[in-house]
Amino acid sequence: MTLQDHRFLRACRRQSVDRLPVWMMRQAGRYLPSYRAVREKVGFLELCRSPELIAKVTVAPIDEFGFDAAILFSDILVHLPAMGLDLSFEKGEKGKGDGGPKIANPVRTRADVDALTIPDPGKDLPYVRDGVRAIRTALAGRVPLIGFVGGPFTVASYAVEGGSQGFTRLKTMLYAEPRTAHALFEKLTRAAIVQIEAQIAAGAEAAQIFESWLGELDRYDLEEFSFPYLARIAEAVRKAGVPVIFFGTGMGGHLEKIAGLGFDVVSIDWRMPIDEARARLPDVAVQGNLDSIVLLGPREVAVERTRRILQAAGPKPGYIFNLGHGLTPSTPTENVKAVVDAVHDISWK
Ligand code: 1CP
Repeated sequence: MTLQDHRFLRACRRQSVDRLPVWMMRQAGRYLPSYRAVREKVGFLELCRSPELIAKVTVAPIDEFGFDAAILFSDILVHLPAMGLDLSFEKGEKGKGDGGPKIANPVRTRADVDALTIPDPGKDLPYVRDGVRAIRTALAGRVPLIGFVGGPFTVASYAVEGGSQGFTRLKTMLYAEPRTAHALFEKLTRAAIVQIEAQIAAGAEAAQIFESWLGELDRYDLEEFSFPYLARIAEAVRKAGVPVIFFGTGMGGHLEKIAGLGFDVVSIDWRMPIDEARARLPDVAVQGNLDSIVLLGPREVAVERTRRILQAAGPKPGYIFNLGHGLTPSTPTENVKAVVDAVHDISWK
């Protein structure tokens, strides 16, 4: 059996599987003691720039929980310094975990957009390529590796607001300076394409596009400011020969539109029953949709909710179990293990 026959890649292509594949967004992160131990010694960006440490933290949750896919350890903002932005990550608050991004010179004007440069992954981000290679060596063909980039709207929200500070400035730019906004999305799209192509060339077997905050926009703004750019990214990934996965939240009103952009897999958050999502998306695979916060409750409830989703998702090929959004730092590892085991216990064969 080659890696191309692995259940995760088969599910992306809507082929039958021996058992349902499961992985979790943010599966390498602060909820894991082994990750926290690494982060006690190195800063977040330092970690993202070390191929050895990238491989170590990417593979740890595969070893520990038996997930069916690994996801490159990096961030959707790692390339921003190469574009000219002064990026740092605040130290995570005690008990609250994740340290958020900060950009000291946010993009506010047309001149700021014009000054942004498109990164050259080989020159500016060699550690990502070397990280992908190191992960593949460490995985030794056990599970496929997902590469990723941020979608233009989500990356722009950090670049324009200067951090996790809502969307008001960026959305105001769409209405007040639409040409500036388009110029920004154009550059972020080109930056996303060269990065994901480099990750695939280095060995990533699938690609996920994180448009986490796209649910902020109405349909008209999606059609004008997002969909054409996302379609270009999806096409570039498909040309590179690997499945392309869309991730967003709050997108329930636009699922068919997203599927029509050329994605192989569409992620569903927790706000809609999975059977409804699958019925609306007959021609793509679907990924999701357990609420991450369920994992903070009693283990029996987490397992029960998992069973309910598996039941609702049904036996039709083309489903990947995941969370509706990412694992949160205070998630008990026993609950993660219990949910992965519950998914694996159910075979639709
Ligand atoms: O295990 C994995 O999933 C791989 C690693 C990964 C990924 C896919 C990290 C590590 N970041 C990301 C993508 C990412 N980064 C997204 C899209 C996914 C999502 O919606 O959750 C976003 C929005 C970011 C931006 C970002 N970077 C945030 C979110 C801030 C906010 O506005 O809510 C944070 C906290 C970071 C830093 C970061 N990235 C990754 C980790 C483990 C951390 C925590 C930093 C630390 O260790 O101190």
